[in-house]
Amino acid sequence: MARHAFNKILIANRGEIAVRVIRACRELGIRTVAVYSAVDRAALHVLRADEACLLHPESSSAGDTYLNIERILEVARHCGAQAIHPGYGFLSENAEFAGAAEAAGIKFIGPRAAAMELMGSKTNARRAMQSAGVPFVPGSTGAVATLDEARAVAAEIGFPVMLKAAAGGGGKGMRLVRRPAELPSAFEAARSEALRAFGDDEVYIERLLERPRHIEIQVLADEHGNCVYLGERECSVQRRHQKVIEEAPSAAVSPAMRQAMGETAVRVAQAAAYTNAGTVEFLVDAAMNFYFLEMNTRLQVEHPVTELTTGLDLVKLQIQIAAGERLPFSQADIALRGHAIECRIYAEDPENNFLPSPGVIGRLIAPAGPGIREDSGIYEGFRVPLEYDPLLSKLIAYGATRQEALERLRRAVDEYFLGGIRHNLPLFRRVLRDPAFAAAEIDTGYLDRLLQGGLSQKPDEEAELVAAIAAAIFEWQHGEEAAAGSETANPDSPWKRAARQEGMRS
Ligand code: MV4
Repeated sequence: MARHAFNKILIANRGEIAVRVIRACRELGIRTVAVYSAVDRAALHVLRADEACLLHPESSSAGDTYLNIERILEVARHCGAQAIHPGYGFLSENAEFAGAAEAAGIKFIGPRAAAMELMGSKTNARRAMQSAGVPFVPGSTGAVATLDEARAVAAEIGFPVMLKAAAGGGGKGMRLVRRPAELPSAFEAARSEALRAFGDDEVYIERLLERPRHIEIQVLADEHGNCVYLGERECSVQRRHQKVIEEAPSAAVSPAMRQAMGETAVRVAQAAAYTNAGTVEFLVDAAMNFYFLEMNTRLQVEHPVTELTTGLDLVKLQIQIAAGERLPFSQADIALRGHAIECRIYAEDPENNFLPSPGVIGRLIAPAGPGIREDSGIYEGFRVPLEYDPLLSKLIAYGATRQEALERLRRAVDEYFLGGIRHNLPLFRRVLRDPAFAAAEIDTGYLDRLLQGGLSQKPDEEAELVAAIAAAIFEWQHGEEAAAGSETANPDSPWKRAARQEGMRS
């Protein structure tokens, strides 16, 4: 029996992930409380929840709303929510929030604050993992406080090196240093950038891995000491440290490597006394050596590819774990089956340097059919606000093999019609037909290389053919008058003649 089954959960998030959590709650018979900002008044998560509470009367800034710890806890208390699901982003990895929720007697659906704090400091995490015998990228164990120390570490591991912010993660505050002469200025730049971005100037050094793959392992740990791994996700297709396509399993990972990475990830979780869902990130070099990079202490955007290949519902499991239940399976019970690939659909214009493109969603025809899942936060007529992350929805294809998943995803991307705003569907039409992607020849530099010549460098032959035929029909139909823009200027168009011959009204 659960130690404290929940009957009401507050979701401290918005968009598709808030909708995803509401779905899990519905299936578990748990009431949901949405929170929202003024611009999200009519957002899908607000419409789907049982109750909804405005976070701020006029401001829609993230700070005043989805990042407002005091206000969210006030709403939770007021509504009688026994637990809070933070989703991803916003407060999901904020140890202060997790601690404040616990102190208020509200269960935070995620790890304990101490585990989040440990993983929040990349240097502390590296030290803990070193003690636990987990392989990590060679470099400084802790912080490098002085230039002399940086020089000594770099000399030992060899150039090129990476300077990274201890409080960073996800690529923020990184500096690549190719030669010893570049070290002094890079060291100062990294420290001041870290201070500005995170209020903490601590930096550390790693050897540079060339063209690494980013592969991560999903783990689940209950509050009774049980921990399992759920296979890997290949997340190398990124742009500016933002993932664009993720898949499970990775075409590069053998069963033996999966087991080794999985067991390592479980050791990472256990070394941190980790509970609930978490992800251990690894960099993998060309020789298929894997190195611990960091641990994400939240549910991730790309969790659906793991759900599809394991048959598990990660959000339900998160809630059950937070309620004190034991994991309902052991490692031996977990079987991976098939292949899943996810595209992140963003309101940004790939033809215009990926500029965010907020605005009202016009005609929306979402794909469906065999093997297709769409986790969406939008609907026709919804205004995508410019205040937050521009993720609109996630399109996920499942198939028995990578080939089938890829074919289904291509088909679904072509079915998808999204009017009114700019979006990155054209990017997927390109990537999913790229021979290198089809052959899974991907690393963290793959997308930048593909985009170097611009998206439209390789024209879509089918689209060009359709356009040419449409233009020819138009010309045939309207002749010279078409240029004058007058439909009635040609009372005897071939279409009208044809229609009259068929006995139709013209
Ligand atoms: C690295 C690296 C190469 N060598 N560290 C970027 C995100 C952050 N989590 C770590 N990152 C990297 N760290 C060493 N020692 C290359 C990257 C990297 C990267 C990593 C994962 C996914 C995409 C990436 C894109 C560029 C660089």
